[in-house]
Amino acid sequence: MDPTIPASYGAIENGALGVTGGRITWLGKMQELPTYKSENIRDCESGWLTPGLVDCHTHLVFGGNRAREFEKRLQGVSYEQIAREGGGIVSTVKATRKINADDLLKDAALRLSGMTAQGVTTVEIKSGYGLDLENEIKMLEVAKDLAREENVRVSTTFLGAHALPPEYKGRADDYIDLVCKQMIPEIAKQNLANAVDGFCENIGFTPTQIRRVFEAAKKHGLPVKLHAEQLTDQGGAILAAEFNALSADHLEYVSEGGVRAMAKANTVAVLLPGAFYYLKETKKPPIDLLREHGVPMALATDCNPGSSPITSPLLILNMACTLFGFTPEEALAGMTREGAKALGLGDEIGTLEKGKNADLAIWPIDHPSELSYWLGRDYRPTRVIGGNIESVET
Ligand code: DI6
Ligand code: FE
Repeated sequence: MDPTIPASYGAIENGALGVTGGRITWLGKMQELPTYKSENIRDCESGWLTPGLVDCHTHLVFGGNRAREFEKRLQGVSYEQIAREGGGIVSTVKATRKINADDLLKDAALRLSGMTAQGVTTVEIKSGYGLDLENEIKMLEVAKDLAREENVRVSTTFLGAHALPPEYKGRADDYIDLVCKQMIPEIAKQNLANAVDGFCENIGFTPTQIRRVFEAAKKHGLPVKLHAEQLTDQGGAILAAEFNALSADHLEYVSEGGVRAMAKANTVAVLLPGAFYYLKETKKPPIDLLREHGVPMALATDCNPGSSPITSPLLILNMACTLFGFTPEEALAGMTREGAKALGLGDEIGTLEKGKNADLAIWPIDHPSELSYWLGRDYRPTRVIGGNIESVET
């Protein structure tokens, strides 16, 4: 490390880390390392060891893609207009209902491999393209299967209140009934989701409808999170905070009142610069205000076929710096420590601390600012999950 740069990032220079039973049991200067059997020691070759990346907001599992819609948008048709004309999320719903679970898994695994190749050890995956019980369950099961196939931790989120399925056109309240009375109870019973999310927006659901979803989630012991204030200010952040949401996500149009409520409720702000970039949004989330109020700021890819077809967490770190004014240190914290909090896993993963899971990424870099700096660089960090070192192809 360049000695002229002060050690920040909470870094330990010439450090060592001990793992027992999948957890971090020792952390400190290499000279102070207790004696370990030499065959159990791994030399990280003067690279940097960080917590494994946590991508805390993705819609990774879906059928088809929306490249044609991308072409339309480039010709000037807006995201909202496409949604109102029956395209957008609903077109992915049609494709997701059609595809079988095996192919759904294959498609998603391909996208996930892009993320794990860049150091992701935990990924959140939302449902929300099935919009009926059978297909929402299909998506959540595929998401859970990915954890087994891809050596990654997966946290699943039920996003039944994502969009109105075509068969409920004009009957949004009836659909919300279905979400609250049938879907949430069944998904809770089968233990398929770690949290419940919704899309509170003029092209999504109203705060009144989302409130009902949150009440049903609460009744079944599931924490909530919310797509809030992405395109307009609906008061979603205030509603989320009222339910002690784990996170409110997007937040381009959040009010100061929303930020205050989030600070009070300890609700994490999940910022998604990929969607901001892709939709050519010009209104930025109020980063200074979030900082001022001490709201934790997480970052995620929001990987989805419409507004953020992105599988690169490192690109998101760069976008957070260039588009939102994050420091590279805040960006790395956003995709590790704060991302873990946004999933309610702050005690388990996200930092290098004694007692936490040994989920790590070992990077061939000279300084962690490089992670936000390069675009498209193929680092292939070695990942460690629960103390298991990934075998690296040579
Ligand atoms: N906001 C998003 O960014 C994604 N969902 C949402 O509510 C986009 C989903 C899509 O366009 O397919
Ligand atoms: Fe999203």
